[in-house]
Amino acid sequence: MENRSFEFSHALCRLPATSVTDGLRASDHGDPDPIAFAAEHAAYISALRLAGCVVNVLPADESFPDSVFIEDPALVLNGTAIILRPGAASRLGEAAALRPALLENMNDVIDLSTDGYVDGGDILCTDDRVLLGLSARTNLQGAQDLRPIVEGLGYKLVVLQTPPEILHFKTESSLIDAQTVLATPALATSGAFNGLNVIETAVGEDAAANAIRVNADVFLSAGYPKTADMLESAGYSVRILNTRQAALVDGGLSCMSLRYSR
Ligand code: CIR
Repeated sequence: MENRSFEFSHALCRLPATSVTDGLRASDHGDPDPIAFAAEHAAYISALRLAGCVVNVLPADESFPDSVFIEDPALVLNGTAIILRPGAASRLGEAAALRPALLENMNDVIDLSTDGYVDGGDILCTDDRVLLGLSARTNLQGAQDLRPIVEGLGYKLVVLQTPPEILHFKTESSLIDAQTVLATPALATSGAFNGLNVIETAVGEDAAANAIRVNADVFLSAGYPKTADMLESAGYSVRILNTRQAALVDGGLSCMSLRYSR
């Protein structure tokens, strides 16, 4: 079977808005600097291109401070985009704002029709499963309404619980190989990854868990040398990227692109 969970021909990104200074955050460590954020984002896009993706970059959307985190309003499975319903009030409109770009770039577009909520950051996909963590942004109603769409696209939906205090399921986990997840010790031992291999982030390096696998490369945030060494020793090709600005508004590597093949 092809590795549809990490082999991608394309990625869709959105430039960070200068209004990202108003982005949501659980605790305040200062505002991101829009110029530094733009540089960080440009390096991220370059890395996606070096990893073999054609990257389409959408203009910044100033009306949505968090719109650079394009993973949250949509999920792409087999080239079909599902327009989700983000769970933060200030982000709800991002779904409709993204629709024209999805219609232009994806093979097909399906609306998640629900009164509930689902954030893309709560979704981790393997080749045949969609793991969905319930969280403050994703609720049971959203999960139930997502199920027939996911199953119709040939995946099994597994609904789990994102531990409290964690923004998104993928804040603390990522798929780094078809059958291997990188996760924080807390999430690794939660039972969420039954049937998968799990590599735990090094002690004190929980934030390294929001990595992404893109073709041959594992993108890892800068500042987590023990986890980087561990992955390199295990044979992974690790590409280190600075996510300091994104982290000020609780963002990381996975949320700044929608990765897909067409
Ligand atoms: C938010 O709170 O929605 C944004 N400030 C950060 C979103 C990060 N998204 C993600 O990890 N999937």
